[in-house]
Amino acid sequence: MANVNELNEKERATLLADHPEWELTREEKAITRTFQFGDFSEAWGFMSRVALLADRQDHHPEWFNVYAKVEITLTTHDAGGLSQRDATMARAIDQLV
Ligand code: H2B
Repeated sequence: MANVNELNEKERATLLADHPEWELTREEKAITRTFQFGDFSEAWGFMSRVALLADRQDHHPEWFNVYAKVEITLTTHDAGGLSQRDATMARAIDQLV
């Protein structure tokens, strides 16, 4: 899926206002949120749900897991930065926790 537009500064500000748990990273090309769970099983259950969501939306996270911690970074390679797809994905992920 190509043809996605990179968000401009105003749109990025809106994204962050709508998703305050996420922070801009990678020189404003990505957003990142860290999730802390009770144990590995909970973290992995969450990751499984995110994985299914990601494949359905054809938009895949970059993530890092250590035991009960999951760090997710969203960016759109096809846009060379943040796009509306990241906003959609962030909203869907937020609804899982
Ligand atoms: N995931 C993310 N995070 N960014 C993309 O640009 C992207 C993706 N592109 N998943 C999709 C797949 C693209 O590579 C395929 C070909 O649809």
